[in-house]
Amino acid sequence: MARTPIFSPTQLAARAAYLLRGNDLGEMTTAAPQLYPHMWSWDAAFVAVGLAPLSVERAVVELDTLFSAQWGNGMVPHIVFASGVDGYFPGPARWACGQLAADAPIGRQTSGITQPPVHAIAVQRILEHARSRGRSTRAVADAFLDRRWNDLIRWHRWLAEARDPDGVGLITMYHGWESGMDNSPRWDGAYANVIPGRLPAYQRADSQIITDPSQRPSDGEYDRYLWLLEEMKSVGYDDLRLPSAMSFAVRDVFVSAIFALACAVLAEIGEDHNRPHADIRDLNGWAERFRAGVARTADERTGMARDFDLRAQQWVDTETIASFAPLLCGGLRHDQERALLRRLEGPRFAGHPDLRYQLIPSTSPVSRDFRPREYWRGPIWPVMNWLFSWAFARRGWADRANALRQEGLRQVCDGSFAEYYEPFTGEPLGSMQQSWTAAAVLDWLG
Ligand code: 9WN
Repeated sequence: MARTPIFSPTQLAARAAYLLRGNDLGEMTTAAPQLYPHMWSWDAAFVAVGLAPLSVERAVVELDTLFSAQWGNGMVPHIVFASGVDGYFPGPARWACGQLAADAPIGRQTSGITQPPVHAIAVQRILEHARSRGRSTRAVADAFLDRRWNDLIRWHRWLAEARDPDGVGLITMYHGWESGMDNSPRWDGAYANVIPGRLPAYQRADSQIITDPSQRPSDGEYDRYLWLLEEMKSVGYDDLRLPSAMSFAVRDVFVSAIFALACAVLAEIGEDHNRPHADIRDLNGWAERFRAGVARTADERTGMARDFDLRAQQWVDTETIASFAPLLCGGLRHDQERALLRRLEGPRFAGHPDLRYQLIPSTSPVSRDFRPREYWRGPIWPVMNWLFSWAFARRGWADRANALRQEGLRQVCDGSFAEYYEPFTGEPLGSMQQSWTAAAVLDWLG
């Protein structure tokens, strides 16, 4: 579907801001108006990045809401449910965390799993924007850091300890949703070993909203997603019992790279704001451990990183955006890193000759797993390209960061702010008015 640029950068920024305002419930921004009418953890962080140039105060509220739902063990849950809002399945009743999980927060309804820890990036963006504002705004950002520093540390400590108990430098995920890349081919092997037992009846809500089945996971996949919830519920979402209860357990290299990066970012924030030495030492230690853990998964020659399936005890060999995890956090040998960059920009990924925009697709178009319309199996996700462009800028690769930014903006210039896009035609897919897409645009245009 050919689309012509319609909006200028100024108009696009105004529309993105308007979208976030429209998705704002007051103290949380829904991930998308219809499909995702609640707060998602990593969406909230990206949303805060987009809110920061508009209002540091409002960006702070977003993260405060998320952290007010942090679990007693330190986990930041993947969904914080808006009270009184229906329309998403599985909702709070299905998760039943309030009844079953000793660590669930009081006064907030949440899911019982987690999502990638990108929050430190948002905190850093908020502090950066606050620096160029007046004294009262700076005070709001500083007070936020005072208020939430320990919570951020508890969050990172939980990931480092509960999700990497053996200290290998890789984070274990017990549900594909925890990776944020729900139906990526990365998880096909692991899900093949999830055999749903007697599943309480359910009705999908997503398929009522996105009625084209080629854009969403299948019913068979949903059965497995829901079965994993039953397994978690059977052990009360207890960190110590999950390893033996779960039929899905993978070491996720992409989340691990994000964690390494987030620890480094949080350590920098800590240094700049006189936080306790012991915290900064822990953060730097985790950054180092996970950077090394990610690098160890990489193919010797290509530098491509791999997940590890703990149940099958095997490496996962798929060609997805997650293979580029080491580019986010560093740690590869120089020649490996060069090879990985060449692959990213070459015909197997962003340089594929048929792509409409030179962006990183979720799955390589030359992979046999590739499906151009299906969610994490091929489409281009703007927010992931934002993450890479941000990390590339941080690593000193300004040209690469800029190239992703320019192509990313070209892709969304029709103002659809879609969740994901068909790589060859540029057709917007999934949810429209997706908050994190608008947030990425606002940061790119800022
Ligand atoms: C399940 C909200 C979330 C994103 C995920 C994306 C999708 C949920 C769903 O939407 O997942 O968590 O119902 O499909 O995969 O990354 O955070 O935008």
